[in-house]
Amino acid sequence: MTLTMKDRIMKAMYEAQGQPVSGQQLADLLGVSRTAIWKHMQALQQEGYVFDTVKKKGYVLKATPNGLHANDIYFYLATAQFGRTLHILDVVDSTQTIAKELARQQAPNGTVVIAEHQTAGKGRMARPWESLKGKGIWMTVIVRPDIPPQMAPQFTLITAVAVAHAMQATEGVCTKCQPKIKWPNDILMNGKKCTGILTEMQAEADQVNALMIGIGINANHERTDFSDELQHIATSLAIEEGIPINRSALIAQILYYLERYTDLYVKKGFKPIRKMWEELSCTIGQTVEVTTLREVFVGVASGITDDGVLQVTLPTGEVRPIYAGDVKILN
Ligand code: BT5
Repeated sequence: MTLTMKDRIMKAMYEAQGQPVSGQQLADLLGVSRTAIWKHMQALQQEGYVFDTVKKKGYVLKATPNGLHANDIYFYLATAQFGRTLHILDVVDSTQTIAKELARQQAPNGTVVIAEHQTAGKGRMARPWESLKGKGIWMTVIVRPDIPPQMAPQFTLITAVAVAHAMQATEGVCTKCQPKIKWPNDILMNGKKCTGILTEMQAEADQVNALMIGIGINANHERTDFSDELQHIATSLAIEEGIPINRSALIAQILYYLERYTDLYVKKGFKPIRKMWEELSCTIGQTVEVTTLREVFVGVASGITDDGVLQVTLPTGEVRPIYAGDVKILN
């Protein structure tokens, strides 16, 4: 990614970690005049960045605007590859569509597409995903693991664990409520959906070329931001916390855990992920109504296998493996 002059100034400001940076230091670093720096600082302030000016010492970064900026994410990012190629866009139909095109053009492992607004955000089976402007994290990560296509669905479960752990690790996100995973792709807070995951793939017969892992998180929505249809089933992290959350910090944490658990999975298989998934699950042990493409039935969700397949025990004692479908918790 090519950094603009403003990006380079902000990088220096972040790296200073609260210490003043003088106009002269910035001018020397960027090879421009102090007047040019001053003009860029004015422009940054108009965009919503807030600086304190410490006499004879320079500028100190105090606040950043609400919109997502690559540098804000880089500031928190502790990954080797994930998020190192980052596309932050304003309006898209769906980040999945953009990511698919980038994957076809050989985008590297860990490339991320983030949008402030999706006009046609999608869930599984072409269901719509409400993606309000500026309020959520609407992103797709391109992952290129060395696995056969039949292992791809497990990435939905891996991602759910990564997102839940990222929420717990981000300051100011899980102080009042803990994330719970509902099989296969929902993260709930207080029983309501705050996150959905959609895994799509490009593959040969025996090898995955790219996974497009779509993650939709309701971050800073207020209750009235949701449509009537979602009012009673959806929530946001800000609603649960009572204050807005730092989307950049959470994105960086998600990328960190997703990279880590992808490596773990490729090296050790699903078993260690399964254990973490079960600890976060609100599905296991519950009576559930299962809807698959072929049928609807009720049973007890008794566990997931070492391959991530949900097992549902019917009243007859028969155990049904569920590879794909929807689950409604009944009790
Ligand atoms: C999902 O599908 O939950 C996967 C959602 C993935 C969204 C991300 S955003 C970034 C990337 N780009 C995309 O275009 N998509 C991915 P599913 O399990 O099928 O759930 C869809 C259902 O969730 C809908 O039918 C609604 O009932 C509900 N829903 C829609 N928008 C929601 C929202 N913002 N919050 C909570 N629930 C929602």
